[in-house]
Amino acid sequence: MSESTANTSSVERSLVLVKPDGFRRGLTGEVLRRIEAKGYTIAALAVLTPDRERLAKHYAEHEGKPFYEPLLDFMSGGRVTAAVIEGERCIEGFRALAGATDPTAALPGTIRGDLGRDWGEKVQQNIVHGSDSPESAAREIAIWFPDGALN
Ligand code: IDP
Ligand code: MG
Repeated sequence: MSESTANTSSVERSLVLVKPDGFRRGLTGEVLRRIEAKGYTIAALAVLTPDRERLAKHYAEHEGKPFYEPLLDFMSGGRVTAAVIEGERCIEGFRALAGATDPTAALPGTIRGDLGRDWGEKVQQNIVHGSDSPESAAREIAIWFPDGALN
């Protein structure tokens, strides 16, 4: 087994969001079902309508991009489910479950590929967010679960 695919047995946590499109369409349970079916544990769960301040922190890396303002409008426009998931390599694993950012290109079998589509908007509505690295996960978990309610 190559180094890059070796299981280092480190339990990770990742921040997952069911975005407002997924919440509105009643897909929260389906997303959580896929996470649990994969074998990851749900360590924290919250339903909320995020304000722009929280979203600006969460999406700081995208500030200035053409889809940034539409992204904040979209994400602040309804309720989301925020979850912390847990398991060995769950950051990479959930990104694989989610599929490509563009829901049209996302492969069938993935959350975005099975459940998402292009609606002709300035921002891609693609059902879920998942942290992309251990550093992002730690930063994002602190943004969405700031009060240390996480065990
Ligand atoms: P990711 O969610 O797959 O990590 P990011 O590049 O971090 O993708 O972008 C954050 C979110 O911004 C995406 O999930 C999508 O909703 C939106 N987005 C990203 N790139 C584009 C784009 O080129 N056009 C429209 N929306 C985009
Ligand atoms: Mg991202």
